[in-house]
Parts: sequence; C-alpha cells; structure tokens
Amino acid sequence: MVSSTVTTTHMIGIDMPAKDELERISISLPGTLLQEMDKRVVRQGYSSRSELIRDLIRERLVEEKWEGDVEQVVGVLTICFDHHQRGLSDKLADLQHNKYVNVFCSTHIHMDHHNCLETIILKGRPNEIEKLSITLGGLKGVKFARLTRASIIED
Ligand code: NI
Repeated sequence: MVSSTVTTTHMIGIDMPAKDELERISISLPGTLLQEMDKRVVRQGYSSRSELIRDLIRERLVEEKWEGDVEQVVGVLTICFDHHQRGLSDKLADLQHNKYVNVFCSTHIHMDHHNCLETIILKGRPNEIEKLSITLGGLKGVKFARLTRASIIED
C-alpha cells in the first residue's frame, strides 16, 4: 500500500471551499489502484490524474441524480432500426409524444438501404426517461438501443 500524508487545509464538512476555487488535496491509494488509474490517464488521453479524478467524480454525481429520481435530467437515446419494419416509424413517433418526457429533438439518418439511426434528446424524470427508452428499444424492428445519461453538473 502506497500512502501519503493528507495536507488539505480544509477539514471536510467544517470549512467548505469556495465554489470556483481549486483546492489541492492528497489521497492515499493502494499501488495497484494507482497503476490502474495511471493506465486510464494515458489510455483516455487525460492531461493529469486530477482531470481523471474530477471526471470520475462528475460521472458518479450524474449517476446519483439518475438513481435519485428527484431532479430532471437529460438523456440521449440512440437507436438503430429496420427501415422496412411495418408501422415502426409511426410507433416511434407516437411514443415520443409522451406527456412525462420532453423530446427536445431527434436526428434521423439513413445508414443504408435497410437501416436507420436516430438520436433522440430527452428531458424528464429519470424513471420516465428509462421507461420510454426501454419501450422504444423493445419495439419490433429496433436492433440497437443505448441511453446516454447526462445532467447539469455544478463544476
Ligand atoms: Ni431512415
């Protein structure tokens, strides 16, 4: 185990840093975890360990918003479907006229003679977005569906 001394000037929960201020902290990590982290820094093109850790924390904050199902969030649903599936385009459009989920916009491209790709930007409560995405993804003729979960993050 590799350890280092904690030198933070703020005691967590007692002296909160200003919102826009960058604070320097030290953390202790087992060597294996540090190696894994450094591999990610290189592989994912991060400029520093700090940048990776900031992104991991933000990712977790977004996940918590989705799990909490309290705040409105934004998601991007990507679907690929069979252009020749009878009635599918109408069903996809009908379902997007959902009273609980706002569809901001969608982009449709014709990938080839048979296949279409659509990205749909959705806003609403997490559970409602998940439900709609599962319904759209489960329609006959939809071959691929993936929801990207996003939300506003205070820096
Ligand atoms: Ni098409």
